[in-house]
Amino acid sequence: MLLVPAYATDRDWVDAPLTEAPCEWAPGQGIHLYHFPLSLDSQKVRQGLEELGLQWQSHVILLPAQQQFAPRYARINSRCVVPTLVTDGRVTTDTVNILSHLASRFGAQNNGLIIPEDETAVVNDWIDSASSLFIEALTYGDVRGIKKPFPFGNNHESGQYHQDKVQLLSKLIEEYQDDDTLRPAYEKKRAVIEATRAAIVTPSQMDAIVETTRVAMGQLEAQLQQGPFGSGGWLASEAFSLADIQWGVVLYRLRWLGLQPVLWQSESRIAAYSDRLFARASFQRGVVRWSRVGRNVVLPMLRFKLLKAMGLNPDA
Ligand SMILES: N[C@@H](CCC(=O)N[C@@H](CS)C(=O)NCC(=O)O)C(=O)O
Repeated sequence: MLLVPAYATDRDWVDAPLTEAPCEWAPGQGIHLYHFPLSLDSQKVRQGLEELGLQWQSHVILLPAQQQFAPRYARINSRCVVPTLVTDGRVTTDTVNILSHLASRFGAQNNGLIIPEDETAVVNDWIDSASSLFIEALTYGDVRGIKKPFPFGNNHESGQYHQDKVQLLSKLIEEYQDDDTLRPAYEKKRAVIEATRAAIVTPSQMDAIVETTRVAMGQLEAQLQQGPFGSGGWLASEAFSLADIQWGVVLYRLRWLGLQPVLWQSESRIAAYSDRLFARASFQRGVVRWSRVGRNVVLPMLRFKLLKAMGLNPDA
């Protein structure tokens, strides 16, 4: 039974995060981010890059077109997820790891995301609590009493998106059975997707996930009342930290999914905190601007389909 994302557990079914790992498949110069405009973890890393004022080159991986499984990308990030950071040809994976890497490498020189040493532990606790929420299940699964917005409103279809991925991965496992990098990557990925799908389609698991999230929201509300936020600071420090990036993006997603009424009060510290987070310039640039679906998702998907129809390989 999976009640937290597979990537937040210690199980050996996901590859460990990479930090600045040399990779012959990755672009050589500068900062590159492989991401999807609407992906939660991509939103977090883009906000981190903006917060640090870094110039970066965008490589969109279209999740609706399953480009995360394309061999070319899977050789860079064997987890077959976004985001992936590449700095001068070196690969860093796992959102929590990418953000802490960016903060430690560029924070001091760019004067951002720096917190006093004695606040590290509490900031890390709040990073962990946000990153272990099972937002994928809340996004795709049925939540009792909630009608989700398009394209998530279709309860009888819950599980289908993940089932399609399982099928594609089974084909890829077959196709790359002699490739010692891709075959294990695809096998691990299929196991993760199968477990995620099982959680999404099982009402008792969804109930437990909603309940765990509600408890986390109660703890968040209490911290916002008792901690630095009450006196003009942020969640875990007087300074804006990686914990605020994690929670801002989570709150934005939960609100967009229409889950606020089951998770927190509309008149609350969480609501005031959300307003302040969403107004921040780095949030507007890294999250809100990328959320325009027409320009950032529909058009690239049309281009993808057109290239495919013309017999060209859109993943190349
Ligand atoms: N937190 C993990 C997981 C990231 C993750 O689950 N990314 C999602 C988008 S937010 C993804 O790529 N999903 C596509 C898939 O799993 O097929 C990491 O950063 O490596």
